[in-house]
Amino acid sequence: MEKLAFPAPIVQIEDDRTATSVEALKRAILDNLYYIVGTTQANASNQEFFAAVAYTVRDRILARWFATLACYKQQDVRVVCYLSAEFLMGPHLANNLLNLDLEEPIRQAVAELGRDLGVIEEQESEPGLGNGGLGRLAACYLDSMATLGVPAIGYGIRYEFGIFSQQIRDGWQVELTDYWLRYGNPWEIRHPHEAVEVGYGGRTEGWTDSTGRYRVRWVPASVVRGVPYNTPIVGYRSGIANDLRLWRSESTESFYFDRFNSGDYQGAVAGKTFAENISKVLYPNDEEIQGKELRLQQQYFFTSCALQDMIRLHLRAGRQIDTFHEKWAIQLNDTHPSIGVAELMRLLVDEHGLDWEKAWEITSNTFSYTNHTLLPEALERWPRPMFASILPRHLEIINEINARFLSEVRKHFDGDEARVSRMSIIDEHGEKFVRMANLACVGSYRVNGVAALHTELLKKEVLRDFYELWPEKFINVTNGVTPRRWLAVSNPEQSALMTRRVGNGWLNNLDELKQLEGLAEDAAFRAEWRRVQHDVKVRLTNYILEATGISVDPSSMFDVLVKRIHEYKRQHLKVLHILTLYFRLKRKPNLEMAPRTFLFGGKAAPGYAMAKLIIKLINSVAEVVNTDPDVKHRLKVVFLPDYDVSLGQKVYPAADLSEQISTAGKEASGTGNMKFAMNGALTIGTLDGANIEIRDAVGHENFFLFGLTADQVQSTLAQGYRPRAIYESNPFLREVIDSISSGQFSHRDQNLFRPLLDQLLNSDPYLLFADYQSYIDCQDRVTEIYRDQEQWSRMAILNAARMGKFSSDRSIREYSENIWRVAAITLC
Ligand code: T68
Repeated sequence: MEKLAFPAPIVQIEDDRTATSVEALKRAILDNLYYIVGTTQANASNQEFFAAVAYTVRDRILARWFATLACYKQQDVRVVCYLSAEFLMGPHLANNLLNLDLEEPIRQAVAELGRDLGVIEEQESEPGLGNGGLGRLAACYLDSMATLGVPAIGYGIRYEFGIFSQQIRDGWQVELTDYWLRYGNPWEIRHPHEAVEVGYGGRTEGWTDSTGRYRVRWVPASVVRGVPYNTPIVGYRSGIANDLRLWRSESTESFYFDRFNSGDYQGAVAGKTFAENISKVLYPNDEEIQGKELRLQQQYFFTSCALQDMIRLHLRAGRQIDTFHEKWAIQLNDTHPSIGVAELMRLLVDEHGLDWEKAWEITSNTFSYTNHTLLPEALERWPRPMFASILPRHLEIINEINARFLSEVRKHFDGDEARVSRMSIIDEHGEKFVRMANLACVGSYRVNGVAALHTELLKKEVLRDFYELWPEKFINVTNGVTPRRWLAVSNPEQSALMTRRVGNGWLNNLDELKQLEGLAEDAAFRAEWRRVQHDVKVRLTNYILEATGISVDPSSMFDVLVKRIHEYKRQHLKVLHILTLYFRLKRKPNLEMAPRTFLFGGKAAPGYAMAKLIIKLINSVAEVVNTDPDVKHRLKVVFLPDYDVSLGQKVYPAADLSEQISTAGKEASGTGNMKFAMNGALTIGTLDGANIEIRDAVGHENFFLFGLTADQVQSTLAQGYRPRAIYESNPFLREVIDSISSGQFSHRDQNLFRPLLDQLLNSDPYLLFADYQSYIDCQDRVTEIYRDQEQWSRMAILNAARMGKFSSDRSIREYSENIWRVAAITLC
């Protein structure tokens, strides 16, 4: 018999996996392709090749990661734990290459192996573990913390299914599940030996310990295992790698084995299913929280995992439990992890035997809470019976916290029982609720809003009672975004231009772009700026054609509105503008009008009918406007499907005009507004959220302002707002509204958009009609200025130059100094 000939291994392993020469990287990629991915260079798909490149990059992160951990340990630092139900990280590869300064050698190594880095990067499926701004903010903050050397761990859930992917069929949104783990995830490392157990349901019982003290213990009805998956987060050329620890729920075999042995197979399987379901899917709602059991189970799951992990690390470092608050600062990203206040009390009192007062001192010096919303319907509350059945011990603890808290309130505000009832953690009216924002305020030593106006409105309205009791707790930290991902990675062309003129110091000190201000008056620079902008727009134009089949003109103005679809964000106000222009052209087909391309993107919560109808309206208007010969391609309307981080990276750099048109007083901050302006788009916006601060920073003359102020919105509503009167008195608005209701955009169907139109005419809670004329007039100014390309470029350059404040590095410095009291370290 002939001897079987094995092909010799084609690669040699690299020495210590830290080398970064092109030759070493090529060997390493081939090595990973062969031994980890299990294929050969000749057979590898681009997807497999991506995995090999990612492993190669990860290998080069690990030494930094361990060095960072050792350094934190040696310096005995206070560590920030950022607890968030969402981390919207976006693809890691390009960002890691930038931060590790590996872009060029990897590009070359990949090229010499016969592939294109751009194509390889496109293979990465992004972990869509978030809905929108809140989840993306967490990701920007991780980037800044690693860049600045703030010791930090991000704690969250490793959802098996992230935010759904969106398809548009017949103009409607259709949701598809997002199985982002299909090809595996090369960035994460599972650490099963650090798994913890999390209980649910059951009952509590009293017992007496050996010192004669009465204690309580929780006897849960079921227990699930939380297994951490770590993803290293590298800082921009800081040598630091922090940890993102996402927890996966699994069943504890031993627990269900009992049932299995006793013949209760169904019960055993049900238990396993229960456990595995907890980290299965991200809730796709970006504002409104309906009291869903699974959602509370998820929140408790990752919060408990995180706290147990911190306590383990604390004790392992040889410390006493009573110094916990000195070494850990926990930031609650909205109320989603606020059950942590009760859980830390339970761990300290029930499990570690501390007395209540000591445990409360620790707890209330550990947590801080960031609020992200002013919409009253978005404040989380859980029906008390449901809460009791899932977390019976926590309800007892919350009752005790509440009793002590309310007696403090009564001391301050003697006799003011209305106030006591508003502030109570338990809403005692009718069906009883646990109010999570109240728990978060009581349990935290700092409470912050995310933009100046937002914080003021929290103090004046949503959290007024808490502000009056504890003014010193309240602080503003205006949001920021990372210029690494949102400028350097997304817009390499503009970044290169800026670096040529002012050096690359802006990458970790965005204020350095101030030096571009002078260049706004330099005609040659402006011409170069426009050339770059045009190239970037061509890139997006090609993408649009591929994704939608619509061809747009890259020399038209790109007027962009991308964000979650929500009535308060007023995508439909943009539609009213488009139709106003459309009817001008219908009346005078030869009217001179600079061509505009209107780009929309964003997902609607699957259960939010009005938001879905707005998507349908946009697509219906697009269908008519884009094909009407009278328009002569001067207006193009495009809905970009499946807006996510990757698509954002393509869209922000190509925008000329950034639409930030929420009803004043509704958008807590916004962060897309910052990404646009950093990339040199001009903003048309209301005095809402961070728009106000952006306008102050870039100069009022470089910002297109329209609409009512937050105060005017309130007084308009208070005075009995009548939108129908505005409709009746404004012929242009009437024409637009009538055209929609006539069925002109719905194949004569007069009912399709009825819910939307009725709402606008009868109540218009987001005041589209009140702001309509001001918006149209402002858009006419935009058009006017756009005709003067020199002037537009001047303004765009000044916008990009003056956005230093909106780097997330600035936000993280403020959190570090004013909230966390942590010092940034440099590597030992
Ligand atoms: C956003 N909130 C704010 N929430 O709307 C935005 N909510 O103004 C702000 O800039 C941003 O947070 C960052 O501060 C959200 O994105 C959610 O996504 C969300 C998800 C689940 C439940 C509630």
